[in-house]
Formats: sequence, structure tokens, C-alpha cells
Amino acid sequence: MNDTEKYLFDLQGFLVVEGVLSTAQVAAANAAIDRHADGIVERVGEASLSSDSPTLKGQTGRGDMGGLLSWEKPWCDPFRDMLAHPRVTPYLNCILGQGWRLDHNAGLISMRKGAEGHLLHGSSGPGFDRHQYYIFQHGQMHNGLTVVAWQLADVNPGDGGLALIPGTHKGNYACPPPIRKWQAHQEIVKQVTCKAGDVVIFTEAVTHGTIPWTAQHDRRSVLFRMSPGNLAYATGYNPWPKKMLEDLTPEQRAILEPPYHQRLQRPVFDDEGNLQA
Ligand SMILES: O=C(O)CCC(=O)C(=O)O
Repeated sequence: MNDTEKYLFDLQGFLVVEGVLSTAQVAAANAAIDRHADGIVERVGEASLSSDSPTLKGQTGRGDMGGLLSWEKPWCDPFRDMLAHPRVTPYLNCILGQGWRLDHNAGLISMRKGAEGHLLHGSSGPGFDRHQYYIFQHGQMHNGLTVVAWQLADVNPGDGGLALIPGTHKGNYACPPPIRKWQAHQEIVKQVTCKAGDVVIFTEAVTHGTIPWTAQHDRRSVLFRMSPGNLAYATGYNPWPKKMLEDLTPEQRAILEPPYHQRLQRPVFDDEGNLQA
């Protein structure tokens, strides 16, 4: 992670890493999703994410699907390859510290034209959330729960999708409800544009959410939520589903370790993506 990238992440709470996946890799991931598309569950009724906001409201719900890492081979492979990707590893080493781990099981977000948005949320001020935080101490940043979002479709200006308020990971006051509902001060909310194959990394501390999807093509973003090696937010690791553990490489298995101290022979990666067992 170079000095400019560190500056941008510290300043804004997110970073776009461009061109991590090739066109062929994006196509393979999309083909695997197409094959399992009847497992996409649209969030309607009680599971709706737009609250009572008229500006976030849509005609359909957001589509969610989990279990990608447990699919039969070769369909799981495009997502397993995202677990310990050498292009992303140096960013997570810097943002989370060596020994970072998968916290929540990976999940797809898909949005059709007209899909509703998601109320803005985030863990910054007031108070300190010891699972989702951003602090800067002793010359370096320290992050809790952090999202690594792999983009499988282009997100152009005005399409909708992930949106955040840059800098709020260092905010002190609660975000006022009309801003959380994307009804007031829309000018401070940034829609994150990117291309298929890019990876967006953001701290859960930054105030973020989703703008309704307006594009003709579907949005597809696969989210991996990572934590530092000493920390768990979710209990999914206890235990991970049996199928998810089958035929993993040592590199992939290392990311699924439970939380414990690095001193206790925790497998970690160097910045070149090599596993140091
Ligand atoms: O639309 C997005 O990428 C944001 C999703 C999100 O914040 C969430 O699911 O909690």
C-alpha cells in the first residue's frame, strides 16, 4: 500500500483497487453466480433495507446470496481465489495488520434496476465500538471490521450502489436521521464508481449504505468482511460449514483461522502474498 493509498484511506475511509480481476476471472465468477442464481433471495417485507425513506425506496428488494465458498468445484473457485489474493494481501496487511481473517462468510449483493437502497450506517461516533473502529496510533492506522467488495459489474456515475460519507470513520457526532435516510445533504454522500474487476475496501466505521440501483444491468458485488487476527465480530467460524473447508489450499485455509494471537504460530502473509506458516 503506497503513501498515496494510505493517505486516501486515512482521509476517506475507503479505497478502490483497480483491475484486480481479469475479464476472464470476472466472467468465471459471473458464470458461477448465474448457475446458482435461483439461490438469490430478494429482501422484501421485514428484510427491506430502506426503512421509511422515500429516497431510498425501490420497486424491488436487494438480492442476497451466501454459500459461495461452499459451492461444488469449479463454481466455488473464483470466490475461494478471492480469499488470499496476492494483489489484495498487502492492503489488508496494512489496514488490519498481518494475520487478518475472514469474519463473516462471503456474500453476494445483487441489485436489479429499481432495487431499493440501504439506510446509511457505520460505527463511528459517538462512543467506541471495539469490533468496528478506525484509530490512528503510533504512526499507523488500526481497523476493526473491514469490507473487501469484489466488483463483478461496472458501477457508473448515477447507477446507484455503494455510497458513503468520506471521512466519517473519524466522525464524533451521530449521523442525523435525514442524512442516514439520504433525504438531506445528498451532496456529502459519495456514490463509489468502479469497474468490473475492481475491489473496493472500506472500514465499517465509515458511514455507508446503498443508493437505489437505476442501471439497466444488474449490480453484482461480492463482500468479504475481514477482521484483525485477534478479533471476531461474527461467530460463523465456530464452526465454518464443513463443505467450505473441503479442498482448500493452505493459503485459503489460513484466512479461515479463528481469532487468536499472532505469537501462537498464526499463519500470516508477507506483502508479496507468501504464506509464512
Ligand atoms: O451496497 C453496499 O455495498 C453496502 C452494503 C452494506 O453496507 C451492508 O450490507 O451492510
